[in-house]
Amino acid sequence: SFALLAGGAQASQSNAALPSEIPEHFEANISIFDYTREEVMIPMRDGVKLFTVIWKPKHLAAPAPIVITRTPYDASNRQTYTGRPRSPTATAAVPMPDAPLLEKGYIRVYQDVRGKHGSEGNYVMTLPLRGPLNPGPVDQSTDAYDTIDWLVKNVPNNNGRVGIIGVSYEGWTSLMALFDSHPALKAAIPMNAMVDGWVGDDWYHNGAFRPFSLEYVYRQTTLKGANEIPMGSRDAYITYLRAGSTNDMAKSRNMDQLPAWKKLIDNPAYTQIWQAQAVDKLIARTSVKVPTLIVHGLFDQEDNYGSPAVFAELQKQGAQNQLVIGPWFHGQQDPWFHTYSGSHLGALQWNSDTTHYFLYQVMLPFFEQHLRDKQPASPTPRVRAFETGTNEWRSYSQWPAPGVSTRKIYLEANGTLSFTAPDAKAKSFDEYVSDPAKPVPYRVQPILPNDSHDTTWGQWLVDDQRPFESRPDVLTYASEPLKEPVTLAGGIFAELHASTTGQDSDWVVKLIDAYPEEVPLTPELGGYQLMVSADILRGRYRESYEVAKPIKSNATLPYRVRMPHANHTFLPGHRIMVQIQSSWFPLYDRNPQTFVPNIAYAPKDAYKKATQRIYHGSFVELPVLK
Ligand code: PG9
Repeated sequence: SFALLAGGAQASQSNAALPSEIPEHFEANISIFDYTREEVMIPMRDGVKLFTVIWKPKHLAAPAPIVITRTPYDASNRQTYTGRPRSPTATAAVPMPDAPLLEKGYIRVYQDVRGKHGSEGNYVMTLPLRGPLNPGPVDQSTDAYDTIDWLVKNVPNNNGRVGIIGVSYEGWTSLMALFDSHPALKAAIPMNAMVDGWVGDDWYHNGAFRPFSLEYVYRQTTLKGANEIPMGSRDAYITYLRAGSTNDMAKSRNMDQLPAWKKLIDNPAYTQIWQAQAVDKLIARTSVKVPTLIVHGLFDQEDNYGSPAVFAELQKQGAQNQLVIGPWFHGQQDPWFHTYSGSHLGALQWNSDTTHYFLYQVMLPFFEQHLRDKQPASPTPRVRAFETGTNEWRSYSQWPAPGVSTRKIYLEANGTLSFTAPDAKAKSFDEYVSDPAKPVPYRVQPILPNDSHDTTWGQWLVDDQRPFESRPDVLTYASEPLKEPVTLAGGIFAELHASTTGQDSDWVVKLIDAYPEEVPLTPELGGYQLMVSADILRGRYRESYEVAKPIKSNATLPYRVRMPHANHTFLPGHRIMVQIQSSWFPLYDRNPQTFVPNIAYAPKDAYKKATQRIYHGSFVELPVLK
């Protein structure tokens, strides 16, 4: 059906003298279209029907493969962002990243997951696989199975092979299709997938809650369609600070009516509800039969944990699984809702269009190989990773890159950072006062809410960190300018030896590339402080993610902070820098710094100032490439 192209007036009630110039029915001339766009309801095994859009080139020289995306974000409306829905040419009509597929005559399918937009059934956010958390007969893996089964049997002229692809939630639905996969599913490209919502994707990072989740859950679960939360200010910092606790904010928007929301904030520790859904753990217990290309963005502001974690398991399962790491914000390589090229991010220029590279050199050849048996011109490396700093693509046989070894860089007196281990007896420290009434903003204010049309949320991870260096509650340590390049290619951990006068505390560690004061070819980067990896640990989980424990006031304790992977070269003349702070607001909710059972419900009087000490000899473990 070409629903979008039909026209015509509704039945006229008018007695006007002249007849309406809008005919009762208008039929567009679809013979000029080189494709068809069909909307179907596909039945699942429990009788629920899922709304599905099928784009198909009209003149297929041979049976064609199918590529599917399963989404909570409106299959019907998909092409209105970066496609031109009324174009008679398929490659122009579809969302931009589908153009290469349509150019090659693929059949492209979008489907609403159960319960969202045009699909029937109940919506459960990131519905767990059948098992302890889902006693029912269906999940996203059975829905993927049933859909693929229907498509290969009912779409004329398909070649019996199906690929699945998607970003984020759709990356997660792509991963779900790998469990008990349909035999026709021959390739999967899960991009920036949500994998573990507690350890480091979307909702929490190492136990610290991310309030933007509140905006997301409101958008997704107050209506079957989408619905923006009323924010009431152009600065999310102000909105959240005035509201009080996370629950105060949510309650003020009536979110206590939303089951998905309650599930998030009422499970603040890493209990079964999180562990039994962590996709990396589930993948480790299954044997994936479908060749899978995992896509990760170095500057993914939403899901920057899961992709390397899943690949760590998949690479044990065979050479057919690959990883590509690009210098991308969340989904930048797949521009279906934005028109941002992959040649830059914020002030950073990459010297080539990395999105074009991904679509034509990575995504398309992977599908061509597995869905059409077209072997790539030369053997494909298992890992392709864009190295920031040098701005070059690198090929590796595994991830972290072979030859990587851990080197500790130590925080020392006078704000210095050094590869030389300090005197073990040193008991010196730096201190700051962390005040929950004045948390460190994660960006320069105003911090636009995600629903504002001009938000630059996607690029915040490359924001210059200089404005925060001068805050009295941010500690900064920097190395001497480097004489030799230092390349990182893997995961990062920090170990802080720290104390607090409170009974709970957050610890934020930011690893930064501090540029020389003058950069000849890009003067705007002179003195720039580029974060290459940064994360937070909620101190109550320092001993166990599963059980929150108060911190003993004034005791010097080790805190191990898991941080995102980096693939970055600190060039000669640059300095390695580390910043430490105890709030990052409102990216993370405020730790009251007194112990309360659930921080989301902290009463106003629980928020107290605390004096924090960071002991010299604390370190960051860097994955240094020889
Ligand atoms: N990061 C978003 C998300 C994924 C999964 C669950 C909830 C949110 C997304 O961009 O889809």
